[in-house]
Amino acid sequence: MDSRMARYLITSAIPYINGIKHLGTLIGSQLPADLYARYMRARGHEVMFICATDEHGTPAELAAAKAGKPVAEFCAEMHGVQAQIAKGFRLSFDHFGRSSSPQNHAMTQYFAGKLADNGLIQEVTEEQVYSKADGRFLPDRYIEGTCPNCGYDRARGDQCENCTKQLNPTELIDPRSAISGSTDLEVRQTKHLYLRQSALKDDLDAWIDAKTDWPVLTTSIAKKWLHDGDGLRDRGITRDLDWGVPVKNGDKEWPGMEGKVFYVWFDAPIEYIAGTREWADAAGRPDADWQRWWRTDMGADDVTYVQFMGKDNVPFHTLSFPATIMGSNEPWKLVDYIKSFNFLNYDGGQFSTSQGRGVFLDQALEILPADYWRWWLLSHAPETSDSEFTWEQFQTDVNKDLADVLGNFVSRVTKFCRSKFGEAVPEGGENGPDEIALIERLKSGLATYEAHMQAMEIRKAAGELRALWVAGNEYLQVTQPWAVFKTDPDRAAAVIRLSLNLIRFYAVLSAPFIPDASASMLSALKTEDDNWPDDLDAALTTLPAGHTFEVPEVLFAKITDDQRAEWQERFAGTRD
Ligand code: B3M
Ligand code: ZN
Repeated sequence: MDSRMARYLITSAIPYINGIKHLGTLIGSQLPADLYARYMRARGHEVMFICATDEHGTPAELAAAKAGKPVAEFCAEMHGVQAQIAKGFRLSFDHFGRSSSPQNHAMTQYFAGKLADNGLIQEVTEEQVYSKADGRFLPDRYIEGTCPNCGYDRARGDQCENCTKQLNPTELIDPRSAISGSTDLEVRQTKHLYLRQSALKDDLDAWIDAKTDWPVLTTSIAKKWLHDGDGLRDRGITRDLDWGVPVKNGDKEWPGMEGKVFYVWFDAPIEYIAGTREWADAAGRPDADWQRWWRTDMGADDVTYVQFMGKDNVPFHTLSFPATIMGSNEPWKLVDYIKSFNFLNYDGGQFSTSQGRGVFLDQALEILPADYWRWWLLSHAPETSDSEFTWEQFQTDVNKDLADVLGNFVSRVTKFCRSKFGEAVPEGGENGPDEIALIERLKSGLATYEAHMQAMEIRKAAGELRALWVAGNEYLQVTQPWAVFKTDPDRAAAVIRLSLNLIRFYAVLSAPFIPDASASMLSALKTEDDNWPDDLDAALTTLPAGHTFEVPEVLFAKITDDQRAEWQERFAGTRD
């Protein structure tokens, strides 16, 4: 294993501000990013783990209007709610920023200015619906009317919710403003900035071709967008909205663009950089401290940058954001590896934020501790295909893996020791063939686990970790300390001494998956030594004879059939 300390910049796709997310969003980016960040820290590397709320765009405006609040106030409040939930799930961000921060305003305007300097911005005049009563241009989804296809009278300008037909606002019959209901609408000309992505097509193509180690899910989506249809069209990066980053060229006004803002997908990925700057500013650190993660002329060339996201976000991270970075012609860090995910479905359908279908993150934490969710979601991460959450599967897996296997090992070993030897690591006896065999097994399992974690093969890593827990239980089955104790207490002592050390070994290895249980295990063992077992033999003798401990509370209570039935029913419908 390379023990040299390296630097890892890790970002998770930044969740929209418009509502509380569900389990599918959590496993699609934030949770696997957290797993990787925790693992890399545990291995002694320097990590910068950034996430934020994505606060601009029409969905934010609509959600604020629905809540009857000014959008800035709504966003500030929802950011607080999301930050609290992130804490509840133990997401270990170094900073959880806001795309509406002054830092992101400045960075976004800065990049737009650079792109303009390099001839990559084009001004385009378009026609758009203007509402005189509202005194503003209306985005497509702010226009309502009757669907020409099915006659539904609340169809939106982008799509009819009833028959799903994609629409143009001008196709609607009797169009009206969704904000005021006014029918006093007209088509007006408006000017927008386009990013000339097509000029960067060859550079992007070559860059992606060189990423031979990327998951197929990531590269296939990128390639499809590059080569099929109109994927890499030049793209409008401004909008006629009030809420967003005002269009400026660096810190200068942009003539003709007054009152307009950048498109949410232009500023959102820039928040990865701005969020790191927020981190530095919040701690009163100098600019060099965030720049060493992002500027290759400031030391970031030895940083490994890994992004986590759902597959729907891949085009923006493989094409649009790299186009912004490359087009700036400045030494900013490009992503080194993109780990993308398929979707998690819910009980035979899809999770849906807009329809309130599934288990939402606040509800999940109300009914069970974070570790239950973390373990199940990570061990079923939708890596190679979509996966499905069902209550039966969840109950079965959690009860088996966490309660019967890991929890049971910890409880048997500590309780047996307390009753026969007292609450201290027993002395006497020595390792024999069973111990040698177990340690061999642990050695190879540890190497496999490390390889999977390094490669972000999350399900495989979870599987190997579970197998290591199982190996401990099998060792107890074979050695039978409770029976052996009657005739050979020294032999039983040797088994229990190793087993108590094995609990510490499990706590350290499992921490990226189940940090709270890991902390309880270490605290029951009265040790703060959470060092990675680089030297396994030494790691398994960390707790010497005489070291005291206490029997922990039940680590994982089983989910009962009654609970399962109750939750199944409670979460069957939708929430509004
Ligand atoms: N907010 C979409 C999403 O949450 C979007 C991601 C932005 S990443 C820069 O799925
Ligand atoms: Zn329709």
